Order: sequence, then C-alpha cells, then structure tokens
Amino acid sequence: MHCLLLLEFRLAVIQLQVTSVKADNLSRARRLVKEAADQGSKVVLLPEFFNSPYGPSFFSAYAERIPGESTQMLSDAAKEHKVYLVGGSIPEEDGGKLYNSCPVFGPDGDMILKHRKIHLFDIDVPGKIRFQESESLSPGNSLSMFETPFCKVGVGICYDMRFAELAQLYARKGCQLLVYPGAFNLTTGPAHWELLQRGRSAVDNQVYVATASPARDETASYVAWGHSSVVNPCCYHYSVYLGSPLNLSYLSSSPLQYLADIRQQLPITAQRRNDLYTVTSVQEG
Ligand SMILES: *[C@@H]1O[C@H](CO)[C@@H](O)[C@H](O)[C@H]1NC(C)=O
Ligand SMILES: *[C@@H]1O[C@H](CO)[C@@H](O)[C@H](O)[C@H]1NC(C)=O
Ligand SMILES: CC(=O)N[C@H]1CO[C@H](CO)[C@@H](O)[C@@H]1O
Repeated sequence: MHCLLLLEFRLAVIQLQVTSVKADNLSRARRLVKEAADQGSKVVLLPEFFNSPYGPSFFSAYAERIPGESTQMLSDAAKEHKVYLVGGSIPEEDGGKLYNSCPVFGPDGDMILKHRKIHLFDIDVPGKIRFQESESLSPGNSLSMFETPFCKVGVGICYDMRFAELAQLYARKGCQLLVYPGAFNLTTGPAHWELLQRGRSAVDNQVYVATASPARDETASYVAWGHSSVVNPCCYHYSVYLGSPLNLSYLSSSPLQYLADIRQQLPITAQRRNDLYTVTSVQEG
C-alpha cells in the first residue's frame, strides 16, 4: 500500500490561461508540460478545466469522451516526456452525463486513473445566489489514488478540497501528496484557497498539497483566483503565481525525508485515538 521508495523528485504545477479556443490551449498545455519535463519535473499538474472556460454553459460544448482529443494529447505528452501527468480536469461526457474529470497518465502514456469530482458545488441562498453544479454535472463515486516511484498521490478536484475526511482517508491510505486542480473565485479564493491547503496539508494530515488553478483573467466570464501553490507538511506555502498567464512552480529538495521528520516532531499520525474515533471509506470504487 505505502510507497516505499522515498526518492527526491520535482513536481511542476502549471497555471495557464484558458480561453475559448480549445486547440490552442491544448497545444499550450502540451508545450508547458514539455518545459516542465525539460527542467527535470517527474510529476506535472495541470489546472481544473484547462481545456474549457468554466461554467455550465460551456461544459457540454467542450465535453469529450475519454479517450478523446484532450486525453490523447495528455497521454502523448506524458509518454514523450516520461512524466506522471495529472491532467487537471476536463468536462467529460459519458452515457449522456457530464462529469468534471481528472485523468492521470503514467510515463508510458497509459491512463492510470480518472477522478470524477466527487462533491458538486450546489448553493442556494434565497434572494442572493443560486448556483447548482449538479444541474449540469454528475458526481464521481470513488476515491482516486495512484502510486509513483516517488510517492503515493491522492486526487481531488476543487470543492473536494473542502472535505477534510477525503484528505484524511488519502493520508491514512499512505498518500504523501494530495493534488487538487481547482478554480476558486475572487471571494472564496482570498478567503479559503490557501487556508484549506494548509489545513489539509500541515494541520490535519502532514502531507504535501499542490493546487493548480487557471490563471486569473479579468475578462473571462468566470474569474479564477489563480495562486496555484504547493504547501509542505509544516505549513510553508509556496505561491508562485499572482495571476501571471503562464508559469511553472517547482518543489524539489528531499520532500519525503522532510515529511518523515515533521511526522516525528509532531506525531499526530501515530497518536490518533483510533480506538475512540475513525474515518473510514464506505466505498472505494
Ligand atoms: C464566489 O463564489 C461564492 C460562493 O458561491 C459566491 O458567494 C460569491 O459571490 C462568488 N464571488 C464572485 C466574485 O463571483
Ligand atoms: C514565475 O513567475 C515568477 C513571478 O513573476 C517569476 O519570478 C518566475 O521567474 C516565473 N517562473 C517561470 C518558470 O517562468
Ligand atoms: C495559455 C494559452 O496559450 N492560451 C491560448 C488559448 O487559446 C487562445 C485563443 O487562440 C490564445 O489567445 C491563448 O493564448
């Protein structure tokens, strides 16, 4: 279950501007994956809806089956550059339903898993705001973890990050890195984006957390907060992007040794009272 090969590795987080021309954005994403790999990255993370503008009106127009055009690009890029590629997310069509799906590819180009966003964002504050993702999307029904030679990774998408239980389960099942492609807005972004990452990472679970957001584009119909980041298990926060249209951030050094040190210094993992309380998964899919 646990990943035993504790090697150093480089993670790249790609924050890119997403516009309405899918093909251009796909080729840009591909170039950035190459750039990340050329700089030594072994695991590369793309943003939520990196091939499509965000919003219910776009999902069906941009949706693809998997495999399809976007996942073919991701597969080719992963294989060509020998990286684990976490394909942010794309709108997926399957059996007449739409999903917000994150496909993950290995260095051989094979798809390792597909995480469909589990928690859909539905709010209804009478007289103020009504936003129902579930009117256009269907939820996934499984946890999503994968092994790399470097560490074990748990995958969530955007709103999934707000659910502490999911991150706890991933950590308990041996994940040392959690990745969340996400697109918070200009209200929830400053309020919670970094706070949630630090909570899921250093406070609750002592794992690394990486997020990738589309770049901030003030002219878009949905303006994403940006601020793709990596948080280490001691709460250091690396936010590299302040709305710049494309950029890469890197995490190197000896991340897993550091993780072990932190867990020794603050042994919340070992000192949990599993005899009094526990978080369990009902269904792993
Ligand atoms: C961001 O989303 C929250 C929650 O849905 C909403 O209350 C807020 O008005 C949104 N902010 C912007 C700037 O769209
Ligand atoms: C990313 O953006 C930061 C801040 O603008 C800049 O200092 C850095 O050089 C950029 N990195 C890359 C790889 O472009
Ligand atoms: C990041 C990036 O290259 N985005 C491109 C997506 O496609 C539009 C439309 O052609 C371009 O203007 C963007 O530069």
